[in-house]
Amino acid sequence: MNDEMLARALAPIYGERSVGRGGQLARYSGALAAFSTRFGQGAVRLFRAPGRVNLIGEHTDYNHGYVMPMALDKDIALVARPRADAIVNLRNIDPERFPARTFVISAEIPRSPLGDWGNYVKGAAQALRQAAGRELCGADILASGQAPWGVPAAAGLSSSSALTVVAALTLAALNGIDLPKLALARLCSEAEWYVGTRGGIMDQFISILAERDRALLLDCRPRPGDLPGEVHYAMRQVPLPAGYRVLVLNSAVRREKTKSLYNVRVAECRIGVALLKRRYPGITHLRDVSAEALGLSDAHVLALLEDMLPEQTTRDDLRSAGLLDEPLGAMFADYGLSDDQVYRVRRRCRHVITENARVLASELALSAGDVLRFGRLMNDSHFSMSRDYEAGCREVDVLADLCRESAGVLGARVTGAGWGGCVVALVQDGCEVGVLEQVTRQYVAATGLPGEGFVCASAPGASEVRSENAEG
Ligand code: NG1
Repeated sequence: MNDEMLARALAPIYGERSVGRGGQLARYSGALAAFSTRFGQGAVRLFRAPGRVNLIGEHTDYNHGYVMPMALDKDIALVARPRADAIVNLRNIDPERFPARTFVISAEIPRSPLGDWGNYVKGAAQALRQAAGRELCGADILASGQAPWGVPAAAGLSSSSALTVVAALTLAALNGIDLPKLALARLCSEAEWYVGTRGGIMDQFISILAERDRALLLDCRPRPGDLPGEVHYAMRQVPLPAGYRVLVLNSAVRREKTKSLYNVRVAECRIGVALLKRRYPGITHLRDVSAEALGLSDAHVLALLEDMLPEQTTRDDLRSAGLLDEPLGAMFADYGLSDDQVYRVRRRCRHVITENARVLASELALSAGDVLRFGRLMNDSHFSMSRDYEAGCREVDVLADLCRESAGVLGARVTGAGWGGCVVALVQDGCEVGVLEQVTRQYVAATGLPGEGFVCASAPGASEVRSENAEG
């Protein structure tokens, strides 16, 4: 592809203005040149998958609840060429931060140490190999995810899922495997368990199913389709409110060392379900605990939690209560939970249950054009994440407070898993640059950490970058 063809392929994805000098064209040309230097000249293919910002609905996905993310125009792009053998040679445009990795695709690929970037590609390759049930060809790959175009790592913007998704998409395409979007999204969600977290489906789904200028209201409960083994998810593309902008501000508190806390939260939710089942046997996930589903008032649902769930419990308590057999049996070992871990079940469940209600209320507010209400729901979601889910941190609270105190901001909340990472804020159009400048300056003064952020531009879901894109 020459520059002109490349520019025409990139414009429908990133918009005309992002493609010009110093923009995406420079980024992709640089990646193509770097690929040729490392692997030699010849035909290649290009793929990309976006990161995301979640507008509302945190830690609800693995509870079969609701989420409302949107894809960012920040993504991970791969230049790839198939190989005759099963080897994957993985290189990065930034080899200092992301050193070269090489592995062979098989149904059981040995894992690199926790946190290694190669694991996301390995997880994708292994899942695809298992799903295909046959040998797959490997690839020479160069990844490009550097600033300002890439997804910032360990910031709660799903750089890991973007890498998993783009790797799966690339290897599927190079092997002639044509997976429908939903099947690819499910495969990628499970592929990411390879790295050791028992994550939900939100990040991979939005990275694949996103539409430009839309958030996705996704119901994370799988439902059987008409054909055997077929699974559906209810979802709706939600237009972003006209006259408002979405800002992302990075606290610069990285959360890569907190992976195990995530699994503790998943476990706490499952313990809550096991206890609530004693009164309501039909409950399989916290999603089933809502005023509507149980025919109770909101106040009665909260009273039910007080009544049925302990403020905290331990594995020994659960053993004494006879709960260590199914369904919780294998969980403690599977999730790598320590024997003396304390589980704060009641408040975790309260967060998930109230957060699900907030996502549904957000959709109603946005369709009614009630952005003030949506802003308040964002704030409530933040407080619930801090107080009940204890997934906050001081710096993120400072950043969200600074946003809320700025003129033109309707609401602000931590986005992603928490324990650091980014704040997402809804801002009146025209105020975004001022808010960004003021809040980052104040944040640096208050914490001594770097202050950075950006105004979000939305992007379509993962795709191959092809010259046919230009013809539509
Ligand atoms: P991030 O912030 O990308 O680590 C994680 C999970 C999501 C979801 C959110 C919390 C993965 C890959 N992602 O996102 O599924 O549970 O936390 O809402 O596990």
